[in-house]
Amino acid sequence: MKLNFLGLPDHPQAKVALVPIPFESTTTWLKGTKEAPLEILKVSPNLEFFDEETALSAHQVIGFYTYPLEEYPLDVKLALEKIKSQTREVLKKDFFPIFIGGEHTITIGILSALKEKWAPLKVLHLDAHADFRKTYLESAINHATVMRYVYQEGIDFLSVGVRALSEEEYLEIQERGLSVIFAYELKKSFESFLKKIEDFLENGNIYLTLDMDVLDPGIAPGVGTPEPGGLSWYELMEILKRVAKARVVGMDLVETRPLPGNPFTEFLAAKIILKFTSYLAQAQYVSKT
Ligand SMILES: [Mn+2]
Repeated sequence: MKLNFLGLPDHPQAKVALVPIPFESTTTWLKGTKEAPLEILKVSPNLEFFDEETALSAHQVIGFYTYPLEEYPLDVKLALEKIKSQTREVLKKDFFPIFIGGEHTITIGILSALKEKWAPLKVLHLDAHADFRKTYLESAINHATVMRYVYQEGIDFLSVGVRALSEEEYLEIQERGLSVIFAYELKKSFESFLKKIEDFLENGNIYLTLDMDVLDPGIAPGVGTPEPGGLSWYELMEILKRVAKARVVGMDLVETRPLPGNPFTEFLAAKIILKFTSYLAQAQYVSKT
């Protein structure tokens, strides 16, 4: 099934590809992230395509191509293999890929292909959770172990907005000196932590993984694990603006969970994609004079 971002036909010279990955098999509490890619694409035509902040329309400046929705095996390893080969195909076409999940586990499949093309890779991780468990409910590969994979692969990362983790995760982060900016810290001194994020983005190939639960559930209630005290819209925008200026090679937006009768979080997710690509268009494709 094919449904296009913003409801527009694929741009013949598209530089950005939207890749829906409706995979869900290991989420533990509230299910439904599988429905998110379809619902996000469905609400996207309701966005205002013009962006007043950058004074441009991303669909005209960089253009979008949307991949069709596919089915995934329930077996995590098989699903990740499929995501890896899909990612390879997207990269061959030189698109800037934006993957729309699905549960956070998809990032493992994406990164396994991305690191072949863009080594050394660095991951900026926006999430309410550390996702640094060794195993979760007896499985070593699932949505709570994504950053463990990143760490084990030797990929440099910075986690931002964390406000729910186990004591084991906390102690290991301290012991190993891992880069985690907790939400309570960020809220105390946003400007100084923004500088830290800027420093992280300064060199290397950057991949952004954005778990929707990093946002405050007041504005993003449709997630699997809503945690209070999250980022505001404008805090997220300040971060995205800086990512767009870095050598960014792709992003994903995961863990949206459509709520019956309330498409607000899907709309927010679509708007994040459009804002980010507007920033990207301005920073990388509009001549800098
Ligand atoms: Mn999360």
